[in-house]
Amino acid sequence: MINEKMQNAFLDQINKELFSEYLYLSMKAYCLEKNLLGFANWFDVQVQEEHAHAMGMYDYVVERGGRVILEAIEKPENTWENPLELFKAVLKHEEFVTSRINALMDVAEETKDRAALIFLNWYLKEQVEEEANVGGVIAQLELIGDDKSGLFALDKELATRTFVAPVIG
Ligand code: OFO
Repeated sequence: MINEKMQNAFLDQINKELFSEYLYLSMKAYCLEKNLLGFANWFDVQVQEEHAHAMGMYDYVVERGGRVILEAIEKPENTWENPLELFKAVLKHEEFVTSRINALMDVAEETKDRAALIFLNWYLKEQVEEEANVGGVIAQLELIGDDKSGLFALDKELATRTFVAPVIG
């Protein structure tokens, strides 16, 4: 059975993952408004991934005999200066999530919950991938600068991203 401190840390993170889903939905709407349909697709995949992250923790708490209680989700931002600033905001958010996963692992260590620690390893590896992926898009946007044809090409590339349901844990 999961201990209360660990359970509450997971509940807090479920809220953060659902906020991530909400934030990326808001970013998708921004891209749709700007007619950047490939960028919107990239965020759509991100939305589905965040939902899977939240549900992975939700299912884990239940599996360990805990009780899921949901809190309100914060209102996300809805405007960014340009695609580069948008992706810088994504990176900043993912770095925040990484710090939260590390904090969860600290609680798992403190409470000697080794099962939770093993489970959380997947999330930590996922964060490394996410930050690298977002960093790659930022690097491309920096190269593109004000070149509209470069932005168009990147939009086409981001349109090819597809969601693959993750096997968590
Ligand atoms: Fe973006 O990884 Fe979950 O929050």
